[in-house]
Amino acid sequence: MERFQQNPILSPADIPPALEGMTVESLLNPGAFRFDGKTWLLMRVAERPEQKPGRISFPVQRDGKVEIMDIDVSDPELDARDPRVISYKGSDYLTTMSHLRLVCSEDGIHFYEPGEGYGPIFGSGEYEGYGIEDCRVAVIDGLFYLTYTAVSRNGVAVGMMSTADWKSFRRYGLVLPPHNKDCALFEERIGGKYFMLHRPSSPEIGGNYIWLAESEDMQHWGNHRCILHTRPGRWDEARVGAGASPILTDKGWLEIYHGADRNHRYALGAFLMDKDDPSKVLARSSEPLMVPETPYETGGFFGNVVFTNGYIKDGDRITVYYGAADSVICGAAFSVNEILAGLE
Ligand code: MAN
Repeated sequence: MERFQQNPILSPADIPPALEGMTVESLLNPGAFRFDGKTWLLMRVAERPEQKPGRISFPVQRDGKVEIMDIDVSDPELDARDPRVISYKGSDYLTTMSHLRLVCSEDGIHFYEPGEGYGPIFGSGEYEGYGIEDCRVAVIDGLFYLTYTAVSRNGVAVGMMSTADWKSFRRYGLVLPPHNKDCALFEERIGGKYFMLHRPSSPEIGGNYIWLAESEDMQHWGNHRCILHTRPGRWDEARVGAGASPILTDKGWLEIYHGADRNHRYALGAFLMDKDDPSKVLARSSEPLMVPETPYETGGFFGNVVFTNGYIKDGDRITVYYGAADSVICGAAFSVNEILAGLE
């Protein structure tokens, strides 16, 4: 694996806020795709109001309008120990609100905003009131499908949209109810059916494992099967979740996933699924492919995180785009054959 020398390739200062009065707190976890002869990223942009001393303020979307919650830090009903989540008067909120933003590039390294007509894409309706995040982009039957995390007071769920031109979108609403995220679609049908990886969370019995589901129409998903567990005492002991669409190789479907340990360190690994029956996991990385190491990965809004949900494949080489420390966007090059050779 080789990190781009130019890392980080995108930082909050590169992107103007989409909403008036907000600042861009972080850029995270982009989906990646080719379109119009260029490489595109669909970034998650997390915004919040300028923070005043002694106060905590954050945006919430209600009935299509953005409202600002503003709380005194000494309020005994406030718990703000996690930089990402706030608990106030028995309800949970996010400290930032995310939307999705497009950037494009000729060389895959230097990205710029494409201009008029392309986004930003905001959450809408009662299941996206705290924003939309971590969007995967899959190309299926010539259309782009977006699967993303939809966050609201009702929980964290998986929403879906499709588009042909990145200017107009069909919104399907939630394809999976809470608590679920990390949904990656297979780009080809298997036995005539569509498949997805997804990650329900179970805090008490069970855990944060990767599941497989199938569908006839891309909207109704069933035959759910749990295919990848966390591994006690290892780098992926606490949570695992799919990255972007599985890569079809001659050995099977290769998936790059993230694993977190009990200290919330996020690293990347891979596993291989049977070509004709992806519920069979044939091999898996015992050691991570990539761990947070550089200063931009270990320090930031939420340090010690490398998280991917987008890549561009060019023969054996894949460029993995990833979010570092929930702050900035980076890239690294991998060889598919080397990943395959390292699986056990
Ligand atoms: C976790 C983190 C946050 C994210 C929420 C909701 O707390 O990944 O960054 O905003 O989940 O998805």
